[in-house]
Amino acid sequence: MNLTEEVKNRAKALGFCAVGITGADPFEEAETAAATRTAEGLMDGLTWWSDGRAHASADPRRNTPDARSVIALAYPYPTPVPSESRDEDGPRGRIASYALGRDYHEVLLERMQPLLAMLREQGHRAKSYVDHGWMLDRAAAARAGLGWLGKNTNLLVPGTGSSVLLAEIVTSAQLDQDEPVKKSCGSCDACLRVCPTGALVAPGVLDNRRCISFWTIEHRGVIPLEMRPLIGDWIFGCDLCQEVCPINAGARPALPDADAVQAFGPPLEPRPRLEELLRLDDEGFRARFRDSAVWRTRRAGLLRNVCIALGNVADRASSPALTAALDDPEPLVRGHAAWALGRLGGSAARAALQQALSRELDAQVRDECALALQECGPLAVPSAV
Ligand code: B12
Repeated sequence: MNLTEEVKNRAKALGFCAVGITGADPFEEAETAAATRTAEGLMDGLTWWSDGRAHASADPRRNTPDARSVIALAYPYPTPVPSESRDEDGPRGRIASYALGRDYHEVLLERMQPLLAMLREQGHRAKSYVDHGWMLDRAAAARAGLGWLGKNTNLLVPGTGSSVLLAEIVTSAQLDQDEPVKKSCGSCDACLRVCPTGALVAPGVLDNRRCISFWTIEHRGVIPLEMRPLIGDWIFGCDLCQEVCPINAGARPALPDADAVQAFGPPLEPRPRLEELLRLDDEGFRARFRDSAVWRTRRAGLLRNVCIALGNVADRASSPALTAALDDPEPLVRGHAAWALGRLGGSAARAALQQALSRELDAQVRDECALALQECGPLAVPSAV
Protein backbone atom coordinates (compact mmCIF):
# COMPACT_ATOMS: atom_id res chain seq x y z
CA MET A 1 0.00 0.00 0.00
CA ASN A 2 1.45 3.43 -0.88
CA LEU A 3 1.25 6.44 1.44
CA THR A 4 -1.75 7.92 -0.38
CA GLU A 5 -3.77 4.74 0.15
CA GLU A 6 -2.58 4.51 3.75
CA VAL A 7 -3.71 8.08 4.45
CA LYS A 8 -7.11 7.55 2.81
CA ASN A 9 -7.80 4.24 4.54
CA ARG A 10 -6.79 5.64 7.90
CA ALA A 11 -8.94 8.76 7.43
CA LYS A 12 -11.98 6.63 6.61
CA ALA A 13 -11.29 4.43 9.65
CA LEU A 14 -11.17 7.58 11.79
CA GLY A 15 -14.72 8.50 10.73
CA PHE A 16 -14.08 10.97 7.89
CA CYS A 17 -16.73 10.30 5.25
CA ALA A 18 -14.70 11.77 2.41
CA VAL A 19 -10.99 12.31 1.87
CA GLY A 20 -9.25 13.68 -1.20
CA ILE A 21 -5.90 15.11 -2.15
CA THR A 22 -4.89 18.16 -4.14
CA GLY A 23 -1.60 19.93 -4.80
CA ALA A 24 -0.32 22.81 -2.66
CA ASP A 25 -0.55 25.53 -5.33
CA PRO A 26 -2.67 28.56 -4.38
CA PHE A 27 -6.46 28.35 -4.88
CA GLU A 28 -6.48 31.11 -7.48
CA GLU A 29 -10.17 31.21 -8.36
CA ALA A 30 -11.22 31.10 -4.71
CA GLU A 31 -8.68 33.79 -3.85
CA THR A 32 -10.21 36.11 -6.44
CA ALA A 33 -13.72 35.27 -5.18
CA ALA A 34 -12.77 35.89 -1.55
CA ALA A 35 -10.90 39.14 -2.30
CA THR A 36 -13.70 40.46 -4.55
CA ARG A 37 -16.33 39.68 -1.95
CA THR A 38 -14.28 41.30 0.76
CA ALA A 39 -13.93 44.44 -1.38
CA GLU A 40 -17.67 44.42 -2.12
CA GLY A 41 -18.45 44.36 1.60
CA LEU A 42 -19.91 40.85 1.54
CA MET A 43 -17.65 39.81 4.43
CA ASP A 44 -18.36 42.96 6.47
CA GLY A 45 -19.07 42.42 10.16
CA LEU A 46 -16.50 39.66 10.62
CA THR A 47 -13.98 41.61 12.67
CA TRP A 48 -11.35 38.88 12.31
CA TRP A 49 -11.58 38.83 8.49
CA SER A 50 -9.51 41.04 6.20
CA ASP A 51 -8.34 41.34 2.61
CA GLY A 52 -4.92 40.13 3.76
CA ARG A 53 -6.48 37.05 5.31
CA ALA A 54 -8.45 36.30 2.12
CA HIS A 55 -5.21 36.21 0.12
CA ALA A 56 -3.16 34.38 2.75
CA SER A 57 -5.86 31.72 3.22
CA ALA A 58 -5.64 30.81 -0.46
CA ASP A 59 -1.99 29.75 -0.21
CA PRO A 60 -1.27 26.38 1.45
CA ARG A 61 2.47 27.09 1.31
CA ARG A 62 2.18 30.23 3.45
CA ASN A 63 2.93 28.31 6.65
CA THR A 64 4.45 25.20 5.09
CA PRO A 65 6.84 26.43 2.37
CA ASP A 66 7.85 22.91 1.31
CA ALA A 67 4.22 21.69 1.06
CA ARG A 68 3.47 19.39 -1.86
CA SER A 69 -0.01 18.12 -0.97
CA VAL A 70 -3.22 19.16 0.77
CA ILE A 71 -5.28 16.35 2.29
CA ALA A 72 -8.89 17.53 2.42
CA LEU A 73 -11.19 15.84 4.91
CA ALA A 74 -14.95 15.90 5.51
CA TYR A 75 -16.51 14.77 8.77
CA PRO A 76 -20.28 14.15 8.94
CA TYR A 77 -22.53 15.49 11.68
CA PRO A 78 -26.03 14.31 12.65
CA THR A 79 -29.04 16.31 11.46
CA PRO A 80 -32.01 15.62 13.74
CA VAL A 81 -35.37 16.26 12.15
CA PRO A 82 -36.92 19.10 14.15
CA SER A 83 -40.52 18.62 15.21
CA GLU A 84 -42.77 21.41 14.04
CA SER A 85 -45.31 20.92 16.82
CA ARG A 86 -45.49 23.69 19.40
CA ASP A 87 -44.68 22.41 22.85
CA GLU A 88 -47.10 22.65 25.73
CA ASP A 89 -44.43 23.98 28.04
CA GLY A 90 -43.67 27.09 26.04
CA PRO A 91 -42.07 28.17 22.77
CA ARG A 92 -38.91 26.57 21.51
CA GLY A 93 -35.98 27.89 19.47
CA ARG A 94 -33.72 26.18 16.98
CA ILE A 95 -29.99 25.47 17.00
CA ALA A 96 -28.14 24.66 13.76
CA SER A 97 -27.33 20.96 13.55
CA TYR A 98 -23.56 21.36 13.25
CA ALA A 99 -23.49 22.92 16.73
CA LEU A 100 -25.48 20.27 18.59
CA GLY A 101 -22.55 18.06 19.51
CA ARG A 102 -19.24 18.73 21.18
CA ASP A 103 -17.36 21.66 19.58
CA TYR A 104 -16.38 20.34 16.15
CA HIS A 105 -13.00 22.05 16.13
CA GLU A 106 -11.95 19.76 18.95
CA VAL A 107 -13.61 16.66 17.50
CA LEU A 108 -11.92 17.05 14.12
CA LEU A 109 -8.53 17.99 15.54
CA GLU A 110 -8.59 14.89 17.75
CA ARG A 111 -9.57 12.71 14.82
CA MET A 112 -6.75 14.13 12.68
CA GLN A 113 -4.00 13.41 15.21
CA PRO A 114 -3.25 9.83 14.05
CA LEU A 115 -2.97 11.07 10.45
CA LEU A 116 -0.55 13.82 11.46
CA ALA A 117 1.47 11.34 13.51
CA MET A 118 1.58 8.88 10.60
CA LEU A 119 2.95 11.51 8.21
CA ARG A 120 5.45 12.88 10.72
CA GLU A 121 6.72 9.40 11.60
CA GLN A 122 7.58 9.00 7.95
CA GLY A 123 9.63 12.21 8.04
CA HIS A 124 7.07 14.58 6.48
CA ARG A 125 5.97 17.96 7.67
CA ALA A 126 2.23 18.09 8.41
CA LYS A 127 0.05 20.99 9.59
CA SER A 128 -3.65 20.76 10.43
CA TYR A 129 -6.41 23.30 9.69
CA VAL A 130 -9.98 23.27 10.97
CA ASP A 131 -12.19 26.25 10.19
CA HIS A 132 -10.40 28.99 12.12
CA GLY A 133 -7.04 28.34 10.49
CA TRP A 134 -6.09 30.66 7.63
CA MET A 135 -7.25 28.34 4.86
CA LEU A 136 -10.17 28.39 2.42
CA ASP A 137 -11.66 25.07 3.55
CA ARG A 138 -14.26 24.79 0.80
CA ALA A 139 -11.84 25.63 -1.99
CA ALA A 140 -9.44 22.93 -0.76
CA ALA A 141 -12.25 20.39 -0.49
CA ALA A 142 -13.60 21.17 -3.96
CA ARG A 143 -10.23 20.97 -5.69
CA ALA A 144 -9.43 17.73 -3.85
CA GLY A 145 -12.59 16.19 -5.29
CA LEU A 146 -14.61 15.81 -2.05
CA GLY A 147 -17.68 17.29 -3.68
CA TRP A 148 -18.99 20.39 -5.43
CA LEU A 149 -19.79 23.90 -4.24
CA GLY A 150 -23.53 24.40 -4.16
CA LYS A 151 -25.46 27.56 -4.87
CA ASN A 152 -25.85 27.94 -1.09
CA THR A 153 -22.00 28.07 -1.07
CA ASN A 154 -21.75 24.82 0.91
CA LEU A 155 -19.69 21.86 -0.21
CA LEU A 156 -21.93 18.94 -1.16
CA VAL A 157 -20.42 15.47 -0.84
CA PRO A 158 -22.01 13.04 -3.33
CA GLY A 159 -24.26 10.62 -1.40
CA THR A 160 -23.82 12.46 1.92
CA GLY A 161 -24.84 16.04 1.18
CA SER A 162 -23.59 19.17 2.90
CA SER A 163 -23.90 18.09 6.56
CA VAL A 164 -20.15 17.78 6.80
CA LEU A 165 -17.43 19.82 8.44
CA LEU A 166 -14.18 20.41 6.63
CA ALA A 167 -10.53 20.18 7.62
CA GLU A 168 -7.17 19.90 5.88
CA ILE A 169 -3.66 18.65 6.43
CA VAL A 170 -1.00 20.52 4.48
CA THR A 171 2.01 18.27 4.11
CA SER A 172 5.41 18.04 2.48
CA ALA A 173 4.55 14.47 1.41
CA GLN A 174 4.06 13.91 -2.31
CA LEU A 175 0.67 12.19 -2.59
CA ASP A 176 -1.45 11.14 -5.57
CA GLN A 177 -3.89 13.89 -6.48
CA ASP A 178 -7.63 13.59 -7.06
CA GLU A 179 -9.73 15.32 -9.69
CA PRO A 180 -12.55 17.77 -8.82
CA VAL A 181 -16.09 16.36 -8.94
CA LYS A 182 -17.92 17.37 -12.12
CA LYS A 183 -21.39 18.03 -10.67
CA SER A 184 -23.53 21.12 -10.18
CA CYS A 185 -26.86 22.17 -8.72
CA GLY A 186 -28.30 22.45 -12.24
CA SER A 187 -31.30 24.76 -12.44
CA CYS A 188 -32.32 24.32 -8.78
CA ASP A 189 -32.33 27.55 -6.79
CA ALA A 190 -34.40 26.45 -3.78
CA CYS A 191 -31.74 27.72 -1.33
CA LEU A 192 -31.74 31.21 -2.82
CA ARG A 193 -35.52 31.38 -2.55
CA VAL A 194 -35.89 29.99 0.99
CA CYS A 195 -33.51 32.42 2.70
CA PRO A 196 -35.75 34.86 4.61
CA THR A 197 -33.11 37.62 4.53
CA GLY A 198 -32.06 37.19 0.90
CA ALA A 199 -28.50 36.50 2.05
CA LEU A 200 -27.68 34.41 -1.02
CA VAL A 201 -27.44 37.38 -3.35
CA ALA A 202 -26.45 35.21 -6.35
CA PRO A 203 -25.71 31.52 -6.85
CA GLY A 204 -22.66 30.71 -4.69
CA VAL A 205 -22.47 34.23 -3.24
CA LEU A 206 -23.37 34.91 0.38
CA ASP A 207 -23.74 38.37 1.88
CA ASN A 208 -22.48 37.94 5.41
CA ARG A 209 -24.41 41.03 6.57
CA ARG A 210 -27.69 39.34 5.77
CA CYS A 211 -26.94 35.79 6.95
CA ILE A 212 -28.84 34.67 10.07
CA SER A 213 -25.82 32.56 10.92
CA PHE A 214 -23.65 35.68 11.11
CA TRP A 215 -26.05 37.66 13.27
CA THR A 216 -26.78 34.84 15.73
CA ILE A 217 -23.23 33.44 16.02
CA GLU A 218 -20.60 35.96 15.06
CA HIS A 219 -22.09 39.35 15.78
CA ARG A 220 -21.42 40.87 19.18
CA GLY A 221 -23.85 43.51 20.34
CA VAL A 222 -27.20 44.79 19.22
CA ILE A 223 -28.91 43.12 16.24
CA PRO A 224 -30.41 45.69 13.83
CA LEU A 225 -34.16 46.15 14.14
CA GLU A 226 -34.84 45.26 10.50
CA MET A 227 -33.08 41.89 10.84
CA ARG A 228 -34.87 40.73 13.99
CA PRO A 229 -38.26 39.66 12.55
CA LEU A 230 -36.45 37.72 9.79
CA ILE A 231 -34.46 35.59 12.21
CA GLY A 232 -37.56 33.59 13.20
CA ASP A 233 -36.87 31.06 15.93
CA TRP A 234 -33.15 30.50 15.16
CA ILE A 235 -31.07 31.08 18.27
CA PHE A 236 -27.72 29.80 17.00
CA GLY A 237 -26.87 29.53 13.30
CA CYS A 238 -29.35 28.63 10.58
CA ASP A 239 -29.85 25.56 8.38
CA LEU A 240 -32.62 26.74 6.07
CA CYS A 241 -30.50 26.83 2.90
CA GLN A 242 -29.30 23.29 3.61
CA GLU A 243 -32.64 21.85 4.76
CA VAL A 244 -34.35 22.85 1.54
CA CYS A 245 -31.59 21.35 -0.62
CA PRO A 246 -32.88 18.31 -2.56
CA ILE A 247 -29.38 16.82 -2.54
CA ASN A 248 -29.51 16.72 1.27
CA ALA A 249 -33.04 15.34 1.23
CA GLY A 250 -31.90 12.47 -0.96
CA ALA A 251 -28.68 11.83 0.96
CA ARG A 252 -28.26 8.73 3.05
CA PRO A 253 -27.99 9.20 6.83
CA ALA A 254 -24.89 11.30 7.34
CA LEU A 255 -23.55 9.31 10.26
CA PRO A 256 -23.15 5.70 9.28
CA ASP A 257 -20.87 4.61 12.05
CA ALA A 258 -21.51 4.66 15.78
CA ASP A 259 -17.97 5.69 16.60
CA ALA A 260 -18.34 8.87 14.57
CA VAL A 261 -21.61 9.66 16.40
CA GLN A 262 -19.93 9.10 19.72
CA ALA A 263 -17.15 11.53 18.87
CA PHE A 264 -19.66 14.40 19.11
CA GLY A 265 -20.90 13.22 22.51
CA PRO A 266 -24.46 13.59 23.78
CA PRO A 267 -26.20 16.18 21.58
CA LEU A 268 -27.84 19.37 22.81
CA GLU A 269 -31.61 19.64 22.52
CA PRO A 270 -32.14 20.86 18.89
CA ARG A 271 -35.28 22.78 19.88
CA PRO A 272 -34.63 24.00 23.42
CA ARG A 273 -37.28 25.74 25.49
CA LEU A 274 -36.73 29.46 25.15
CA GLU A 275 -37.99 30.53 28.57
CA GLU A 276 -35.71 28.01 30.23
CA LEU A 277 -32.71 29.46 28.37
CA LEU A 278 -33.73 32.97 29.36
CA ARG A 279 -33.39 31.95 33.01
CA LEU A 280 -29.78 30.74 32.64
CA ASP A 281 -27.24 32.57 34.77
CA ASP A 282 -23.50 32.50 33.98
CA GLU A 283 -23.06 29.21 35.79
CA GLY A 284 -26.05 27.60 34.09
CA PHE A 285 -24.87 28.76 30.67
CA ARG A 286 -21.41 27.39 31.32
CA ALA A 287 -22.72 24.02 32.48
CA ARG A 288 -24.95 23.63 29.45
CA PHE A 289 -22.82 25.02 26.63
CA ARG A 290 -19.15 25.07 27.69
CA ASP A 291 -18.14 22.18 25.41
CA SER A 292 -20.30 23.08 22.43
CA ALA A 293 -19.89 25.57 19.59
CA VAL A 294 -22.74 27.59 21.18
CA TRP A 295 -20.20 28.78 23.79
CA ARG A 296 -18.98 31.24 21.11
CA THR A 297 -21.90 33.62 21.70
CA ARG A 298 -21.34 33.70 25.46
CA ARG A 299 -24.39 34.03 27.68
CA ALA A 300 -25.33 37.58 26.65
CA GLY A 301 -25.28 36.75 22.92
CA LEU A 302 -27.37 33.61 23.29
CA LEU A 303 -29.96 35.28 25.54
CA ARG A 304 -30.15 38.19 23.07
CA ASN A 305 -31.02 35.63 20.38
CA VAL A 306 -33.52 33.92 22.70
CA CYS A 307 -35.32 37.24 23.22
CA ILE A 308 -35.56 37.76 19.46
CA ALA A 309 -36.97 34.26 18.96
CA LEU A 310 -39.52 34.86 21.73
CA GLY A 311 -40.50 38.15 20.08
CA ASN A 312 -40.98 36.34 16.79
CA VAL A 313 -43.00 33.47 18.24
CA ALA A 314 -44.99 36.23 20.00
CA ASP A 315 -46.82 34.09 22.53
CA ARG A 316 -48.16 36.41 25.25
CA ALA A 317 -47.63 33.63 27.79
CA SER A 318 -43.91 34.51 27.55
CA SER A 319 -44.57 37.95 28.99
CA PRO A 320 -43.48 37.07 32.59
CA ALA A 321 -40.20 35.50 31.42
CA LEU A 322 -39.39 38.53 29.24
CA THR A 323 -40.43 40.91 32.03
CA ALA A 324 -37.92 39.18 34.34
CA ALA A 325 -35.26 39.60 31.63
CA LEU A 326 -35.76 43.39 31.81
CA ASP A 327 -33.76 43.07 35.05
CA ASP A 328 -30.94 41.03 33.50
CA PRO A 329 -27.44 42.26 34.42
CA GLU A 330 -26.59 42.54 30.68
CA PRO A 331 -27.93 45.63 28.87
CA LEU A 332 -27.84 43.60 25.63
CA VAL A 333 -30.36 41.15 27.07
CA ARG A 334 -32.54 43.88 28.62
CA GLY A 335 -32.73 45.77 25.33
CA HIS A 336 -33.74 42.75 23.27
CA ALA A 337 -36.21 41.62 25.95
CA ALA A 338 -37.85 45.04 25.63
CA TRP A 339 -38.11 44.61 21.85
CA ALA A 340 -39.68 41.18 22.30
CA LEU A 341 -42.25 42.56 24.74
CA GLY A 342 -43.13 45.19 22.15
CA ARG A 343 -43.82 42.37 19.69
CA LEU A 344 -46.01 40.54 22.22
CA GLY A 345 -48.00 43.67 23.01
CA GLY A 346 -50.84 43.67 25.54
CA SER A 347 -51.29 45.36 28.89
CA ALA A 348 -48.79 43.19 30.81
CA ALA A 349 -46.02 43.96 28.30
CA ARG A 350 -46.90 47.66 28.32
CA ALA A 351 -46.83 47.85 32.13
CA ALA A 352 -43.49 46.03 32.30
CA LEU A 353 -41.95 48.33 29.71
CA GLN A 354 -43.21 51.45 31.46
CA GLN A 355 -41.76 50.26 34.76
CA ALA A 356 -38.45 49.40 33.13
CA LEU A 357 -38.29 52.84 31.55
CA SER A 358 -38.77 54.47 34.93
CA ARG A 359 -35.65 52.77 36.39
CA GLU A 360 -33.42 51.99 33.37
CA LEU A 361 -30.17 53.97 33.17
CA ASP A 362 -28.63 52.56 29.98
CA ALA A 363 -29.40 54.88 27.05
CA GLN A 364 -29.61 52.11 24.45
CA VAL A 365 -31.97 50.03 26.60
CA ARG A 366 -34.11 53.10 27.29
CA ASP A 367 -34.43 53.65 23.52
CA GLU A 368 -35.45 50.01 23.06
CA CYS A 369 -38.10 50.36 25.81
CA ALA A 370 -39.50 53.55 24.29
CA LEU A 371 -39.67 51.96 20.85
CA ALA A 372 -41.26 48.82 22.22
CA LEU A 373 -43.93 50.90 23.97
CA GLN A 374 -44.80 52.45 20.61
CA GLU A 375 -44.99 48.95 19.12
CA CYS A 376 -47.45 47.93 21.84
CA GLY A 377 -49.89 50.43 20.35
CA PRO A 378 -52.09 52.96 22.16
CA LEU A 379 -53.70 52.00 25.44
CA ALA A 380 -57.19 50.70 24.91
CA VAL A 381 -59.53 53.50 26.06
CA PRO A 382 -62.84 52.25 27.40
CA SER A 383 -65.52 53.67 25.15
CA ALA A 384 -67.85 56.18 26.79
CA VAL A 385 -71.41 54.98 26.54
C1 B12 B 1 -16.66 33.19 7.27
C2 B12 B 1 -17.42 31.90 7.36
C3 B12 B 1 -18.80 31.99 7.52
C4 B12 B 1 -19.59 33.29 7.39
C5 B12 B 1 -19.90 33.47 5.88
C6 B12 B 1 -19.26 34.66 5.29
C7 B12 B 1 -19.14 34.53 3.76
N1 B12 B 1 -19.71 35.49 3.03
O1 B12 B 1 -18.54 33.57 3.25
C8 B12 B 1 -20.87 32.95 8.19
C9 B12 B 1 -20.67 33.29 9.66
C10 B12 B 1 -22.13 33.66 7.72
C11 B12 B 1 -20.90 31.45 7.99
C12 B12 B 1 -22.06 30.71 7.97
C13 B12 B 1 -22.08 29.33 7.84
N2 B12 B 1 -21.05 28.50 7.88
CO1 B12 B 1 -19.21 29.12 7.78
N3 B12 B 1 -17.43 29.55 7.52
C14 B12 B 1 -16.76 30.66 7.29
C15 B12 B 1 -15.27 30.39 7.07
C16 B12 B 1 -14.53 30.73 8.36
C17 B12 B 1 -14.69 31.18 5.89
C18 B12 B 1 -15.56 31.17 4.61
C19 B12 B 1 -14.94 31.97 3.50
O2 B12 B 1 -13.76 31.88 3.27
N4 B12 B 1 -15.73 32.78 2.78
C20 B12 B 1 -15.24 33.52 1.64
C21 B12 B 1 -15.93 32.99 0.38
C22 B12 B 1 -15.42 33.68 -0.90
O3 B12 B 1 -15.54 31.65 0.22
P1 B12 B 1 -16.63 30.46 0.13
O4 B12 B 1 -17.77 30.74 1.03
O5 B12 B 1 -15.86 29.22 0.35
O6 B12 B 1 -17.12 30.61 -1.37
C23 B12 B 1 -16.96 29.62 -2.35
C24 B12 B 1 -18.23 29.35 -3.13
O7 B12 B 1 -19.11 30.41 -3.00
C25 B12 B 1 -17.69 29.14 -4.55
N5 B12 B 1 -18.33 29.92 -5.58
C26 B12 B 1 -17.93 31.10 -6.02
N6 B12 B 1 -18.69 31.52 -7.02
C27 B12 B 1 -19.60 30.56 -7.24
C28 B12 B 1 -20.63 30.49 -8.16
C29 B12 B 1 -21.45 29.36 -8.20
C30 B12 B 1 -22.51 29.30 -9.22
C31 B12 B 1 -21.26 28.31 -7.25
C32 B12 B 1 -22.15 27.13 -7.27
C33 B12 B 1 -20.22 28.40 -6.30
C34 B12 B 1 -19.40 29.52 -6.32
O8 B12 B 1 -16.32 29.49 -4.56
C35 B12 B 1 -16.00 30.18 -3.39
C36 B12 B 1 -14.55 29.98 -3.05
O9 B12 B 1 -14.26 28.64 -2.71
C37 B12 B 1 -15.26 28.87 6.74
C38 B12 B 1 -14.04 28.10 7.25
C39 B12 B 1 -12.84 28.30 6.39
N7 B12 B 1 -11.70 28.53 7.02
O10 B12 B 1 -12.93 28.24 5.18
C40 B12 B 1 -16.55 28.36 7.43
C41 B12 B 1 -17.40 27.27 6.71
C42 B12 B 1 -17.48 27.71 5.27
N8 B12 B 1 -18.69 27.37 7.35
C43 B12 B 1 -19.27 26.26 7.48
C44 B12 B 1 -20.59 26.10 7.99
C45 B12 B 1 -21.01 24.72 8.43
C46 B12 B 1 -21.44 27.21 8.04
C47 B12 B 1 -22.97 27.18 8.26
C48 B12 B 1 -23.68 26.03 7.56
C49 B12 B 1 -23.26 27.15 9.80
C50 B12 B 1 -24.73 27.21 10.17
N9 B12 B 1 -25.49 26.12 10.06
O11 B12 B 1 -25.20 28.23 10.60
C51 B12 B 1 -23.37 28.56 7.69
C52 B12 B 1 -23.70 28.44 6.20
C53 B12 B 1 -24.05 29.73 5.53
C54 B12 B 1 -23.81 29.63 4.03
N10 B12 B 1 -24.86 29.38 3.27
O12 B12 B 1 -22.67 29.71 3.61
C55 B12 B 1 -18.45 25.10 6.96
C56 B12 B 1 -19.02 24.67 5.61
C57 B12 B 1 -19.04 23.17 5.40
C58 B12 B 1 -19.55 22.84 4.02
N11 B12 B 1 -20.15 21.67 3.88
O13 B12 B 1 -19.40 23.61 3.09
C59 B12 B 1 -17.00 25.77 6.90
C60 B12 B 1 -16.12 25.26 5.77
C61 B12 B 1 -16.35 25.48 8.27
C62 B12 B 1 -15.75 24.07 8.34
N12 B12 B 1 -14.45 23.97 8.53
O14 B12 B 1 -16.43 23.09 8.20
N13 B12 B 1 -19.67 30.97 7.78
